[in-house]
Amino acid sequence: MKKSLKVERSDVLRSCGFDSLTAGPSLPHGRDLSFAPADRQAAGPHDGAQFQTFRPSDFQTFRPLTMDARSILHLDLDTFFVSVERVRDSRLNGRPVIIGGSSDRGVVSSCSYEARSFGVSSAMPMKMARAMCPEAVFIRGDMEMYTKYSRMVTDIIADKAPLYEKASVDEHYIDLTGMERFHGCAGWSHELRDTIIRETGLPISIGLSVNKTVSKIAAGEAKPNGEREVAQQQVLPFLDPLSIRKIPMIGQKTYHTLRSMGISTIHTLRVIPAEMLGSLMGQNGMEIWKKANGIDNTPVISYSEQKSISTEHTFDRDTTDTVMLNQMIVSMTEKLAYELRRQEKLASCLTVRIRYSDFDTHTLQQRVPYTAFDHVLISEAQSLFRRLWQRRMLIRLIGVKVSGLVRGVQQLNMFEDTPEMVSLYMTMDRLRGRFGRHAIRRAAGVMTAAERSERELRKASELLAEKSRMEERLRGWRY
Ligand code: TTP
Ligand code: MG
Ligand code: MG
Repeated sequence: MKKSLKVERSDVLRSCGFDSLTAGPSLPHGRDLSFAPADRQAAGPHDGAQFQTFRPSDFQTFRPLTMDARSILHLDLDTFFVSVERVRDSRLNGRPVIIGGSSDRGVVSSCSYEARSFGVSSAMPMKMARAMCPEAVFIRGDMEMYTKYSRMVTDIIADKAPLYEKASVDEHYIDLTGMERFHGCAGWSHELRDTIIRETGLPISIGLSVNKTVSKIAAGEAKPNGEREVAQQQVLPFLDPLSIRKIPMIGQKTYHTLRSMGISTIHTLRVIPAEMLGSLMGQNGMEIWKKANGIDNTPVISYSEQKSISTEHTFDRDTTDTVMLNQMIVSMTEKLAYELRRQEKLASCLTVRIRYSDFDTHTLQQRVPYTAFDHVLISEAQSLFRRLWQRRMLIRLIGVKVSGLVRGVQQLNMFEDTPEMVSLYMTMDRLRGRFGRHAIRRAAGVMTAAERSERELRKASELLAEKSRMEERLRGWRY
């Protein structure tokens, strides 16, 4: 069962060994905790609070940074979609640019730093962005083009890096561990960044540190168009003064929970005992605590090993029933698209497989713009199936697979002209989340009773026609 998050701040502090607060119990939102100097010591130069003191016993809750000396590079393109638009039209340089759905009900997908200075941010309703920055250039996105540039960057990295992971459309991690002995990691990273900028024209920022979390935060701090290296001994001083919002796994909800407890800097978060955060927020709390302490042992997962999601179906009886096969493709692809959205992933490759009754198996695959939308994937799957099923022979099995997965959510629906479609998807997913995956399906993915009996009738009349043709032939043979 989920633990309740309702915990008094005083409980947290008591468990940390702090016995008095300079701020009263009604600490306003937006302020960090500050502790009375029981024994004024240990207030580091990076503390967000005025008197950040703690007792020696509190150090028992500290864990050292992991001693594995890894070198992890994080690369994140700056204002990615906007930058692609700028490469294609230099008149956009220096101007506020906002990318997103063209209807008012759409949301901002990417915005330039010039637009950000007006308060515009990602995921903000377009209507609000228009009101805040009416002079901005508004552009409806082109996912196909962004996918092309995203692949261009990946190809450059793949060509040069020993081990890399593609984490999102505009983010990569590279494990450079061991390279230091031969070349400087920082020098190599700088050259790679230079190459990407030169060959694609896109600005990109990089962070180099001991693990994925710290290097990602470092890349964020290096923006725009910068580089930041954080050596092992610099990790805590680097993290301490930053807002807890900078920790990648802290979303809106967790941020507000922690803020309501008076925690705003990473330092304050990390001095809370791990067990305390664990009991407050479960496994998530432990993970957050580790990240606040600069601990992250997750490996860089080679892009080729990044998982795919697939499904297949073996028919009870081998079939050539086009309608049924098509319906099966639709419902299988729909299932995968739902799974992608559920896991907050986007796919960039689709594969269809068929096995004939003689076990001869054929596959065909197609790159697609990053997507998790049924309608995009279904039409690709149907077209792959049509190209694949040339022999019109009895089929024993069909399968569909999505691969080339990256983390990502939402950006797709920002380009839809029809917000109705977006809300349809959301409603369908909500229903499935509540009542199970089969709660709702598109009409093409299932057969109605009428369609089923119509199909049976058609089959029966085909059989009858075949029977009378046979009789005709037999009659001819007799005479
Ligand atoms: P980000 O790297 O989060 O943002 P960004 O590249 O626009 O800006 P920054 O300089 O801060 O890195 O996301 C990469 C792209 O993914 C972004 O250009 C647009 C898309 N995206 C969405 O479509 N929706 C979203 O909510 C977010 C956060 C990003
Ligand atoms: Mg980016
Ligand atoms: Mg990014």
